[in-house]
Amino acid sequence: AAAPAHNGSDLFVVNSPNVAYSEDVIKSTYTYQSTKVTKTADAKYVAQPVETKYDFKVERKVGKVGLMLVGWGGNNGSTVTAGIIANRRGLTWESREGIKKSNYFGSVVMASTIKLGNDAETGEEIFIPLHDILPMVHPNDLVLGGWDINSMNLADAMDRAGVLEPDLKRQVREEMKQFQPLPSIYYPDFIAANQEGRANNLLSGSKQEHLEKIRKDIRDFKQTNSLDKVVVLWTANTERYAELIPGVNDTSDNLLSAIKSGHDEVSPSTIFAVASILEGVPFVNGSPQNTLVPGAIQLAEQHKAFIGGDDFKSGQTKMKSALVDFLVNAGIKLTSIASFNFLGNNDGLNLNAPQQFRSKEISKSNVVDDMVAANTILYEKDEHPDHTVVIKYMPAVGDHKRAMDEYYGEIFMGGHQSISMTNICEDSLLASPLIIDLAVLAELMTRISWKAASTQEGVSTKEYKGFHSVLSILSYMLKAPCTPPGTPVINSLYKQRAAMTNIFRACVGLAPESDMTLEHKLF
Ligand code: NAI
Ligand code: DG6
Repeated sequence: AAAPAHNGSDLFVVNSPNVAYSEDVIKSTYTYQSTKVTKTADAKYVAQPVETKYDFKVERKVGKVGLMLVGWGGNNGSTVTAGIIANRRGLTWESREGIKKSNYFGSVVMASTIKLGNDAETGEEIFIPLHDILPMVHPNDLVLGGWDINSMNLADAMDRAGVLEPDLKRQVREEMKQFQPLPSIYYPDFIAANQEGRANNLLSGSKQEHLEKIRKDIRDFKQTNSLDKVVVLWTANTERYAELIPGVNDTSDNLLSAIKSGHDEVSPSTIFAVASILEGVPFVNGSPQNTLVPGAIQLAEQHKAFIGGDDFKSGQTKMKSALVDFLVNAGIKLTSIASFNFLGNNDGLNLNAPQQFRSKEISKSNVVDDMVAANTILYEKDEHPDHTVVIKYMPAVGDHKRAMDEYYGEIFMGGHQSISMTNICEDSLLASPLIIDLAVLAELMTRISWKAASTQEGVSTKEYKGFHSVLSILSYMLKAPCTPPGTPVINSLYKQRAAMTNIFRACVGLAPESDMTLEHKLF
């Protein structure tokens, strides 16, 4: 059984007239400073500072949180489950390199820090775990469950995945064996034909019946485990894109009717998203397909439910969104990126099929657009570096994915720079901490609300309300961040992290971390 839920850390308090703590909530008043730019007739700019005062409110009680994984018996699902059990029990195990200890490395929430400020006496920088900036669920406390089209229990699934060390698997085996994925939705047309052999744990009936059954599963899970909250996360196979058809998946009403009539273009992942939205539980899509069709986004907005996606950003793409940020902001004209991947796990097998590969190719390819578009000195309007993504199934390497990239660019006076890198690691050991981060942060966002106290234009909102249904704050963990309709996609890793940490700082009335360190420069 999971350890009892707690209310997050009390490592620090903010001493400010703008922040008030009560037993249940933290309230802050925060002045958001932005810059409005207008263009003059002679094509110059006028930049005008704008201030908006927001009130933020964070509920301090985290409660007991459940995480339901779709694709629970897969490499990611079994690895994250075993990892959480191991951490919860503080396990150590023998490896070729000696004794290893459980940890949450790779989780930005659990294993990274943020600067709180400078020591009042010494001026030294003080860092705290990101997890402690606001009350968040501890991953050790998550109650795990989920679905899979394959009936294997989680202990055997963990063996099949071939990711974890034998001595660790031995210690979690009994607990893992108790976990049995719930039957799931299988529409063969959406995943590769080579997955058919796994499909032995299936729901029968119509699409409408599937929707109702998944909703009931969520409710039952919540009730059986006495949970306050549930988060649902898709870590099942990559599906093909669903065709976007007016009248089918363009609006919430049409999508619900399409499910009722059993329309072919409603994917299993969209059914899970709709079920979660209708149950009011956050849903995150960790795979690249267009699960969050316009109708699903509209439905989430109408129900004030939270959704996030798409596609975990683990190794190659995370590197890309950091490196391209560096190159373009250093004034180096990146002209091509060639990305090769070889992997031998079931994800690789599924991606061997053209339509599923295409979903992944799209999410891996669009990750530099905003950084390139921002530099009008290096790039003409609509000019892009060449960008090729290749993924090949190589059974022998199993989960130890090989990602090889060449970045080629133009430097000073017609010179060239080539940067080549190889990233080799267990793919699921990079993805599992992202699952944890997405779940922890999605839950946190259900407890944050805001109102506009005043703006320069005098606009204000009286009642607290939640953030927009589409949680773009999760972008750091996702390759193709889904954003509220009509808002820009930010791919730069640095900006994604800063947005997340600075929003959390605002919730406790702290200024954004500007890195100006004037206190060390002006004396
Ligand atoms: P996997 O193939 O080992 O696991 C997927 C699981 O989903 C399988 O157990 C399969 O039986 C199950 N499944 C398929 N359709 C289902 C459905 N409709 N309902 C319930 N279960 C279903 O794959 P892995 O390595 O765990 O990856 C999962 C997903 O995460 C893939 O889409 C992959 O592309 C994506 N991803 C993985 C990353 C990584 O680093 N491992 C990073 C980015 C994305
Ligand atoms: C091959 O690239 C398989 C994919 O599922 C990736 O392993 C996964 O999407 C992670 O990709 P990245 O680019 O975030 O390392």
